[in-house]
Amino acid sequence: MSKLKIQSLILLILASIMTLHAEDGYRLWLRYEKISNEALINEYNEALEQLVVEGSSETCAAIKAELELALEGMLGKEVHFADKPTSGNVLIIGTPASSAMIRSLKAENKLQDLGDEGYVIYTTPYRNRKATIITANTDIGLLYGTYSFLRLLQTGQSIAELSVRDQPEIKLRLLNHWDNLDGHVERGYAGNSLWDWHTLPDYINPRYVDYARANASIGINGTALTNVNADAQVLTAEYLEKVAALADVFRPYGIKVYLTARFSAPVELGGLETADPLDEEVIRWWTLKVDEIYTYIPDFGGFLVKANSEGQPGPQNYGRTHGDGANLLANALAPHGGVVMWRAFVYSNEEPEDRAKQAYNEFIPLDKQFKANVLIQVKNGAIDFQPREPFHPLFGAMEHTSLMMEFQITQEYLGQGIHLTYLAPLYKECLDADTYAKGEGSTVARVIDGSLFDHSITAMAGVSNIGDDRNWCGHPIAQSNWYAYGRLAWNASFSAEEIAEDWIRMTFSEDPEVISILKKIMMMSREAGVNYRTPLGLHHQMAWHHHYGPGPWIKDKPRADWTSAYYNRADTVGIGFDRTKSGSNALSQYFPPVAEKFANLKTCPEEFLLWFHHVPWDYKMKSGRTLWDELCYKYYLGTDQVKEMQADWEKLKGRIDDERFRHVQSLLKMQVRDAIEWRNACLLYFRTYSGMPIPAEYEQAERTLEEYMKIDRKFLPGS
Ligand code: BDP
Repeated sequence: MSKLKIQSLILLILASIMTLHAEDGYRLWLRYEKISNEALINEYNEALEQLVVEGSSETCAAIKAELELALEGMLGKEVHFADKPTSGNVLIIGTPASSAMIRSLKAENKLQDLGDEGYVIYTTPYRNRKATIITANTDIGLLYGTYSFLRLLQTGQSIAELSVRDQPEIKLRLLNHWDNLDGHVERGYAGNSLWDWHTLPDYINPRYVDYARANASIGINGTALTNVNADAQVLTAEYLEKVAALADVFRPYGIKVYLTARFSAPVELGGLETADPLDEEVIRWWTLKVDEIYTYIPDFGGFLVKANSEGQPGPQNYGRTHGDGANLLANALAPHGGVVMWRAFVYSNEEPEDRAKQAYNEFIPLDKQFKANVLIQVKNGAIDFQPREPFHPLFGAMEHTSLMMEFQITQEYLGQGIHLTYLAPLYKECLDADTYAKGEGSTVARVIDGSLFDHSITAMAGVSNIGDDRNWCGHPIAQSNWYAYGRLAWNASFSAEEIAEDWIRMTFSEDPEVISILKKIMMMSREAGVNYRTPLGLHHQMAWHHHYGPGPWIKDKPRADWTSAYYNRADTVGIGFDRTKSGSNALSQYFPPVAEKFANLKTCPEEFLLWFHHVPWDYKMKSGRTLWDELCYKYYLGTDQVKEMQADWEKLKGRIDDERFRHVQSLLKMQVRDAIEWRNACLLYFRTYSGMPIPAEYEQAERTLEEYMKIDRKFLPGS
């Protein structure tokens, strides 16, 4: 698409957004509402008497358009750009290359070591007046600086004396869309796919630009468009043309496109007899295919691959290793600067081994085999995006390989589109966990930002929760998880709380009451979700297939490792998965200080107790209660917490817009109902083993276990 076309598209979209009034969540955290604090408006107006954006790139056009939208919205006045400052205080945005003013200020001295994406914002005297400078080594750095500057205004901070220097800690910050070519989103709870493959490349839905804006505003710089359970079709010329059209829209916003590569594509598309990664014809096919992709998308990011996992084809079908498979694609991509993100989410039903151990067992022997442009994409925990998992033992264990993080933003196991769950505390728990790989302080965050083992290609991926619902993410609060993911991928040291506060200010209100109430709700939501689903280290207790409601009784299915009984191991003695030496010994995969702590019943954090131990029902917990009573306590605590969230939400009535108020109000009602179902179903089922009563002080279940077991939800989204 031509530069002019993209620029006019951006302007058209921004103009149409401005005319939207209903608070339907479409504008995400880029609402740019009129600021009500007069003193702040005066301060901002004074500093921004003139605006100069230097540079003629599409990115600079996007910067101008965003500033116009934002400042007109927040300050309530028309915005004009000047070529040069004439009188008054000025905001100058430019790189040393594009701006003589920036050069005259010697701003480049501030830009050393800031790379391609870092930026500086500072206030300086300028010809008898004051200038606010946003500068960077590249236009993309300017874009990030602009969004960061706007965030100051959106969150009501002073801009009088600025001195900000910032750059991302992780290089590749991606969303992974599990979107199928037919528009269905696997584990998607916000409608269909955003990508309208049918009308691409001819029709460019304005939402593509808004998607790019939202991502750029939080520093996301890559998007894998298609499901990891991949369809080779996306690699055909017909689809590459469509992908290229999306890449054109995203490019000004610093976002690269990635695709999922189906390992058997040489057979399915190329008509070859094999997809053996060591076969000459196969190597040739991928080399040509990758060359072809780059003719469509010159800055194509690379491939994301799920291989030999849950039925997907892979190198092991030909007796080869994950190393052979990843390197095949890496070799084809290397001349173009592309990377392979090869997933470590592998486990086999045929393997008698504890599922939690399999990825480690398969990948550790390959540590020295991967090419430099291969990243191994590891889920935060060793099972599968559960409400709480200990960190994956691969983190810290592969010194010679670039390991990247895969978080799930879509709430597959956390209430999907219905339950309010703020995920930043989950992300933080994993990032802050200490692997002890090189002694104390070897956190997961330091493994993936490359600092622990000195890796230069670093990455994080978040499985997207975005669909074509008007509000993007289904649940109005679910947008906060997209937001928090982006902020943490940029810098893992932000706290969950500060990210929540920024998000609330930008998305809902500057009213201190709203901030404090909503922040409290968000901050307690994940723990509540753990408590009413799988407290004390229980995991994978959800219903078959859709993963929404409870199903601790699921057993005797074709795959044992997809059943709940495999994980809870409830019997008349106790409950929990023994992963100590007397059991699967998954603990041996952790470094000794971690393994020892988890192995000892006394030092194992109770939140992971049943993850690592099979514990007798009458075991005395730290609270003095028996394990059974503690389990009951936690389940009831979880439902009480959701009721508390619900009561707190009521306090927001009249303080936020009615539309979102009522939407979340209805969803919380469903959440309370579901939480009670989770609690009752699980406790009634586990009671059949513990033989102990649910303490009489608690409200008793209205339905019988049999009734809960009969609940059979059909046609749930995403499954
Ligand atoms: C599981 C999902 C499944 C995904 C798989 C994966 O249920 O839909 O395909 O993860 O990550 O959690 O590959």
